[in-house]
Amino acid sequence: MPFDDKIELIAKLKPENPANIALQSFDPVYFETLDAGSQNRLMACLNSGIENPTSEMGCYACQPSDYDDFRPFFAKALAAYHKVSEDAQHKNNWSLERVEDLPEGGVLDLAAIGLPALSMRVRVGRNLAEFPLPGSMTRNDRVLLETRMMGAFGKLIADPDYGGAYHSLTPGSPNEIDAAAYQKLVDDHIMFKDMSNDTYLTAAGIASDWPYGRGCYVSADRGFIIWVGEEDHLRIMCMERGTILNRVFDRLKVALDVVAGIEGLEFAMSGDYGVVTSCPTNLGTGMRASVHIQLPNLTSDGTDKRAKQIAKPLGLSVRGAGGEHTPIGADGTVDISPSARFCITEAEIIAALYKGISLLKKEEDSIA
Ligand code: ADP
Ligand code: DAR
Repeated sequence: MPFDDKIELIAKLKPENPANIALQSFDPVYFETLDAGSQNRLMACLNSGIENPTSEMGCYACQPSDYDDFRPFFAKALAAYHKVSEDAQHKNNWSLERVEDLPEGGVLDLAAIGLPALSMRVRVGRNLAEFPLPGSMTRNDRVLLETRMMGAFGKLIADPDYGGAYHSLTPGSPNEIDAAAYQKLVDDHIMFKDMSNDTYLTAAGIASDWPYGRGCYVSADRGFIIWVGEEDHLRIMCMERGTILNRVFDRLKVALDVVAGIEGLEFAMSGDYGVVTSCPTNLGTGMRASVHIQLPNLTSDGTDKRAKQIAKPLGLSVRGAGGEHTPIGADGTVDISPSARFCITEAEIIAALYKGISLLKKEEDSIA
C-alpha cells in the first residue's frame, strides 16, 4: 500500500483507537519531512499497530538505531506509554545500594511478607548491534545469529555455573529438537510459544521465517535460560522456586556479564534510551521480573479482571500462567511483574516487585 493510503488509514484508525499509542504518536507532517528510505523504515515500525488497531503500544523498532533516528516519533510514544517526559534519559543500575525503603540488608525475602516459596524469574532482552532487529531480519540473518550464539554457548557449556545445552527449532540444525521435546519445554515455562500464532509479532515481521533461527539454551539445573530469536535476539533469564528474589536477580547479573564478555558479542545500546529492544515497552532495561503466585480470592470469578484492577494502581502487570496473552492457572495462579521497564533501574524493578507483591498480598488477604 503506497504511503498516502497508509497515512489515510492511520488518520481513520486514530480516532477509533485512542489507546493505540503508535497511532496517536504518528505525525504526518513529520513523516513528510523524511526521505523515501526513512519513510519505509518508520512505516515498518508501525505496521503491527496498523494491522492490530487494538494494540496498546502499536509499534516495534526494526533497526537498532530506530529510536534515535526517529526520535520525534518514538519520544512521543515512549512518553505516552512510560509516563515520562519526551526528553527522558534512561540510566541502568543493578545495585540495590541506593534503593530506598528496602528490608534489612536489602534481602528481598518473600517469606518475610508471609509468602511461601514461589516461582521467581527475571529476564532481560538484548539485541546484537551488528544485526537488524527481529522485525527486519531475513531468514539468513536469523540462522546466522543462531549460529553465532551456538558458538558463544561453548563458553557457557564449559562454565560449571551455567553448563547446559542448546535446543534448536531450525530444521536441519545439529541441535534440532522434535515437536514433542519443544512442547515439553514450553509446558515447563522454559521455551517460548510458537510465535507464528502471535498476531502482533507476525504483523511486525518479528515472527517471520518461523521456526528458523529459534531455540533456547538451558543450563543443567534449568535455572539459567537464553532464548534465541524471539521478540529480541536474546532473552537472558534466571528462574527458580524460592523466597529470596535476590537469588535470581544476582545470578542473572553475573550470567549477563559472562554473556556480554563473550568475544565478538556487542549489545545494541542507545546513549539516551539504554538497552535497545524490539518493543518500546521493554526499552531501557529490557527487564521483566515476575513471580507466579496463587490469588484464589482475586481470581474467584475464573478471570484476571479483578486482579488487574487491583494490581494496576500498584504498578503491577498481571499475565496468565503461560505468560503474555494466556489465561490464569486453574488454581488461580497468575504471573505478577512490575509494569515499568524504562527510566527505572534494574535494582528499582526487583525492589518494586517485592513491594508490589507485599501490597497485592494484603489486598488478596483482605478479601478472604
Ligand atoms: P516474557 O516474560 O519473556 O515477556 P512471557 O510473559 O510470555 O514472556 O513468559 C514466557 C514464559 O515464561 C511463559 O511460559 C511464562 O509462563 C514463563 N514465566 C514467566 N514468569 C515466570 C515465573 N515467575 N515462573 C515460572 N515461569 C514464568
Ligand atoms: N500487543 C502489543 C504488545 C506490547 C507489549 N508486549 C510485548 N512487547 N511482548 C501491543 O502493542 O499492545
